[in-house]
Amino acid sequence: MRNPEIEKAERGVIDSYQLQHLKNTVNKVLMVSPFYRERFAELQVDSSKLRNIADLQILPFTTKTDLRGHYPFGFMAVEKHRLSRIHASSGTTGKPTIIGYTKNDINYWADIIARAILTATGLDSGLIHNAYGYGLFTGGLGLHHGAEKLGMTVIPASAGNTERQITLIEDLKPDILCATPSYALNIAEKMIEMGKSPQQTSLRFGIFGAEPWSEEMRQKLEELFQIKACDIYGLSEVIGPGVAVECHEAQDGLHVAEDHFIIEVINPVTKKPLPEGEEGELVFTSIKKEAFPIIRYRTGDIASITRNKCSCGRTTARMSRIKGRMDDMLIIRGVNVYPSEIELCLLKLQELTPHYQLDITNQGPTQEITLNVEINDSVYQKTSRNLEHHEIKQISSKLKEKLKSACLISIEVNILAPKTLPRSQGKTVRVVDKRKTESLM
Ligand code: DLL
Repeated sequence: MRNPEIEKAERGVIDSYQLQHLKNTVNKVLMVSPFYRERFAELQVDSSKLRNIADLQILPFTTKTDLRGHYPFGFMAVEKHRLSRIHASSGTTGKPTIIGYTKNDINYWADIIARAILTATGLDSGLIHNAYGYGLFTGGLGLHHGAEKLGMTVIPASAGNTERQITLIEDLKPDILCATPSYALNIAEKMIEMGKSPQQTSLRFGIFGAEPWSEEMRQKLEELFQIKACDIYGLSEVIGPGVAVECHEAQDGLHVAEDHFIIEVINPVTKKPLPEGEEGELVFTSIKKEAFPIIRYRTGDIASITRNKCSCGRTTARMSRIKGRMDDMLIIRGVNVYPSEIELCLLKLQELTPHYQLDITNQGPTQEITLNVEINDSVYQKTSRNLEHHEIKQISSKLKEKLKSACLISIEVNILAPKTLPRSQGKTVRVVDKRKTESLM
């Protein structure tokens, strides 16, 4: 669970620990995986070529396409009967990626999550309300087993049925809320709508992740619930939640579980490693997994890393917040924009709700985006529910200015009545590509 020998070790100690486990993983995949055997043979590499951790770069990358090509069990490194659980990635198109876990994998994962909860809250007992979805998604069961292993009492609420979530929070008085940030926001909003105060619950901590969210959204959630909110990151292909988590002491970057995973940041175009502090695509290698070991998996997630010691005392690599996925990056008139940058601007305006959606449309040859946001209820009432009211127009202009100076492009703003946009129960959809539907018409 806690592993101070790695969490607080000198970099050299972490490097040699990772190198030893990396070599074991490479030897193992060479024995059991035709895919890696072929790739390694093409590049003429094997574990004897790994003399220090930087030599990781001689190994091939693994991509989502590679995993898709081996659906459903082609990537498993153990016989099917040794699998004790299956999860699947939350792909929106095509077949999902099937991930297998042995008993040992589940055990390690529970350790990783137990440590993540400790890191994010400092608590090793108490009640944890788990509103991540249970099922093929790794969020629900992932957090569940880790919390149990830590010795907590889990409320396996899963996602959805928000009124029941609220009753459970009120009656059972949990210490921690686990959910996607957008669902946590949805819960708070529902409480307010029901005439209840989210500030008066027993909650003290939030462990939020599974989708990009901004520093402004953290502040909003911390204020709404009067909690400390930490970011948890992970992906099914690598294990699920727990690959990295923020510490409650500093809330300054997510500590990577480096005794299980090696992190790299690469330039997604040249595929070359980037120096610390530079933003690029995250790449992970698992060094302990049995059923689904993965070498240099290209995540498509954009962030940077630092290996400077954190003020909490940990020395493990820390990731910045995820700026977004490469697939979510919008290219507007040649400028790259991530939805999280837009979120940051709109949350600065008190008159708006934190809910938003971006529509992509074609205006002639270029791609255009429209930001749909909601006015908050008090301004809506004050302006006699007239979205054409000059006060609302002023708010719209103010937002446009903020967007222009933050993103360097003009973004169309569409102000809507409160509660118009869909509310999320899991990962929220921020970008709606209307070009596809338009071209079908
Ligand atoms: O979302 C695992 C998870 C569950 C993480 C619960 C945290 C909490 P997948 O469904 O495979 O797994 O989706 C993985 O979600 O590649 C990121 O794009 C995104 N993601 C996950 N955590 C964060 C985060 C889970 N903290 C994909 N911030 C990843 C931003 C995140 N994006």
